[in-house]
Amino acid sequence: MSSSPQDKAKTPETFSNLKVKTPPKNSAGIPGLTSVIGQVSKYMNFSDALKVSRKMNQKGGFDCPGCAWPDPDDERSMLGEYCENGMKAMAEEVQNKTIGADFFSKYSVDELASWSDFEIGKSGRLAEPMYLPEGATHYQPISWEEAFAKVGAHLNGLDSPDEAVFYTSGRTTNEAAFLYQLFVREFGTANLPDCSNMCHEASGKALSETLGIGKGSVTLDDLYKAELVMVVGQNPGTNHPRMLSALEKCKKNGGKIISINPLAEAGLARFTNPQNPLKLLTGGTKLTDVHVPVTINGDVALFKAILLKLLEAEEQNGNVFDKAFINQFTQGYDSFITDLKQYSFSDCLKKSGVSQAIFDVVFDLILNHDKIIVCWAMGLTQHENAVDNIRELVNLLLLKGSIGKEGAGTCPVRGHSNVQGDRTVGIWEAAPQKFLDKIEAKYGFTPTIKHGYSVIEAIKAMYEKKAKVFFGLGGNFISAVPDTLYSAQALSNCNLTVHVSTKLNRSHLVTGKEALILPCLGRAEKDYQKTGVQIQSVENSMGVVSSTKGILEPCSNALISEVAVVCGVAHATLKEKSKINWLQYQDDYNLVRSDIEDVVDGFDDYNSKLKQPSGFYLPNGARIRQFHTKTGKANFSINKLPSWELKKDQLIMMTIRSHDQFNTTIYGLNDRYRGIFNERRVILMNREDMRVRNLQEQQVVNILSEFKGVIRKAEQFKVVGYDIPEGCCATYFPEANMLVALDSFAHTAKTPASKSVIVTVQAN
Ligand SMILES: Nc1nc2c(c(=O)[nH]1)N[C@H]1C(S)=C(S)[C@@H](COP(=O)(O)OP(=O)(O)OC[C@H]3O[C@@H](n4cnc5c(=O)[nH]c(N)nc54)[C@H](O)[C@@H]3O)O[C@H]1N2
Ligand SMILES: Nc1nc2c(c(=O)[nH]1)N[C@H]1C(S)=C(S)[C@@H](COP(=O)(O)OP(=O)(O)OC[C@H]3O[C@@H](n4cnc5c(=O)[nH]c(N)nc54)[C@H](O)[C@@H]3O)O[C@H]1N2
Ligand SMILES: [Mo]
Repeated sequence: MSSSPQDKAKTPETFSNLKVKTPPKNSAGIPGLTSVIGQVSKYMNFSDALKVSRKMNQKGGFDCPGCAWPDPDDERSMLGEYCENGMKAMAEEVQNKTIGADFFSKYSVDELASWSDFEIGKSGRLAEPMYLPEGATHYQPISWEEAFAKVGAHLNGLDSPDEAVFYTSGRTTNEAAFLYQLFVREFGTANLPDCSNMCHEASGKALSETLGIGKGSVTLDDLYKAELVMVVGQNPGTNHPRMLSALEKCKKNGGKIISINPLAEAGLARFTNPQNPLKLLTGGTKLTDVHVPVTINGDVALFKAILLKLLEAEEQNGNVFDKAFINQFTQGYDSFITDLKQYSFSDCLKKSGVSQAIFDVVFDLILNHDKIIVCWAMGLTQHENAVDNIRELVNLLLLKGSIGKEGAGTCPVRGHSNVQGDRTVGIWEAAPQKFLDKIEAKYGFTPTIKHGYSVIEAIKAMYEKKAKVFFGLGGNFISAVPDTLYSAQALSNCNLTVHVSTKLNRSHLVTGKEALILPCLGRAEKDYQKTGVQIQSVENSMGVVSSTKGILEPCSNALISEVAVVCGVAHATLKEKSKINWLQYQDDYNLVRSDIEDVVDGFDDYNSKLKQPSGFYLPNGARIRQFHTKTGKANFSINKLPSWELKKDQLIMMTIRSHDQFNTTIYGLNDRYRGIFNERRVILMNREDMRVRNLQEQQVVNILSEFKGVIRKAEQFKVVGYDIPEGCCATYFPEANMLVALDSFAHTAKTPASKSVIVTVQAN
């Protein structure tokens, strides 16, 4: 009997051999280099590794498929503008093994699903299109033509285009993403959920509303020049390691750094730049001036406490707020201050979990500096009150006039390397009317104005059988989404699930009645088309668009580019009904960019500007104090203090990334900076919380979450005593995603609240 979708969706509940050491006090340095060499030598050919390391993130080279941190505009490091985790991302993509018909005839879907995510990922690069017929146990090869025809037949067989869901992960280039959303809109739906829905959606919402642009306002140069950088809910040492070089520059220029995080992440404590051999010997730079161990989801409380004290100082001295800025550029100051005055400082400070002594240091730094940048990531965006978290930090920046001037502003640090670009070019289930009008004017069809499904809504629709075809352009949907068991049912209710992928992942194993795997080229590979090797483009976290061009030969002749997949599917689905000549685009990507130029603001002379070695900046109103909000001003906002409370046995849990993973891709089993080795099924707990529960180090427990009366259970985790605030605990994503309720999400943004899961821990 075959396993259930739920069994296949869960990560195996077995242990690998946990070792715990004291976390290091320094990041990168020699252990970082050793770790890269280990990965590269195990999984890549040496000559490929050398080529890749020379060209990654260089002008005219290719964009690292890791995170979205920007490259310097001017000089790039001689030793390669990459980091340990960027090289690990590369080693995953440029694996020296491939898998195709033989592999899939040997292993059934059930058997593959019993492997760990680490083993699945290390099986090799997908080398040819594969098809799983209804009722079959094994995938079998299929030609590209037949695969496209199958997708087309399923899509055309639906009662309504809204019965299909088109997911995107953030590695997709601008060219492929633009064509994809164009196809989806011409097909007739706006069901375009994307990884951003689970990531920075709350930032986009909060920033559009308050500052008129859903992106950050700063450039790398601003970071170098900031007097104070607050890094909130972010672990750059692991997830954006090149950011540490920027912070190091900021420190050299006299800047101060505050880290607001339940964990004292090693990456932020001290940094040894691997590109500076002298520093490797002398022990690196101290980065964080003060670490603030806020309780999980204590950020609104902490920001309110800061705002209250600033107000008090302003009322006493009158020189704390930037009144000229407030008067000229903002709206809503009076009602914001009236609301703020209702709160008590001591209540807010208590709820934040921060001591008075630490608060005082933080407050002094904020009081005495005006060039402030706030950087943040998932620690702020994955809560029910995520939008409030971000609006509150904007309130702080507005009071200080710390926006739209050198060395100051907002810095939401994006995840996937092109997640920001994908949204810019139209991957959006709720695209603005202006954009849809431009599509209509250019192509002559009327895109639906009805908003499509975001990730959470798409899962519900599939569960309720309102959506019947799932198409994923990249990503690993089942492992990335919340409520794993419910979501597994949702996917398996579909008639067809399709994934355009570079590597095997769990989403290929939790399928609809039929399934397709469409393997595509990776970033590092040459994209040969009729007009020669194509370049593509991406937008980084600071709104710079630059080119990316593969340098290695494709790992298999059967691979085609994402652009070609999208064109093939569109052509096979829309046929002569289409107003667009789909196949022309894959021959020459300049044509795609000309279309983007006509439809998306800010891309004038796209093809020629892309030739500039460092790319070009997209327009950004907030950066120049032009706030394109409804009021035409930067808006203060009123945010409630979140009112959650823990019952006696409960803890609040965050699901975070280890050092050896890229989202659902598991590079290895270590989390070196946290001193955890060879195991992912761990729960980090405060030692006092362990003591009162009578739990020992490495004891095996089950974790139960409770949301609106429904209990969810994840089995087999080992307890690790850790320096984390009392009442808080941490597990890794995706192992603990089954504990995150689908209905627990950020208000208005619908980002799953995967950093505020209320749990209890039971000895096994
Ligand atoms: N190597 C590598 N790089 C990556 C990724 C990867 O998986 N691996 N993923 C990419 C993607 S898509 C993204 S979105 C980013 C993610 O980058 P991060 O957001 O840095 O990733 P997380 O591990 O989710 O870490 C969240 C951090 O927030 C803290 N935190 C959790 N809850 C709270 C809270 O309530 N308040 C505060 N103040 N802090 C909190 C955690 O302790 C942790 O340090 O990284 C990108 N880059
Ligand atoms: N509990 C919990 N859940 C989370 C998070 C969390 O912090 N906690 N974080 C959320 C966040 S921030 C994000 S962004 C999502 C991530 O969600 P996704 O983006 O869906 O997941 P990834 O793991 O990044 O996707 C990896 C897969 O992408 C494919 N791939 C890699 N490169 C390419 C390429 O160039 N082209 C194509 N077509 N495919 C490629 C490979 O097959 C690989 O297996 O997860 C979210 N889920
Ligand atoms: Mo993300």
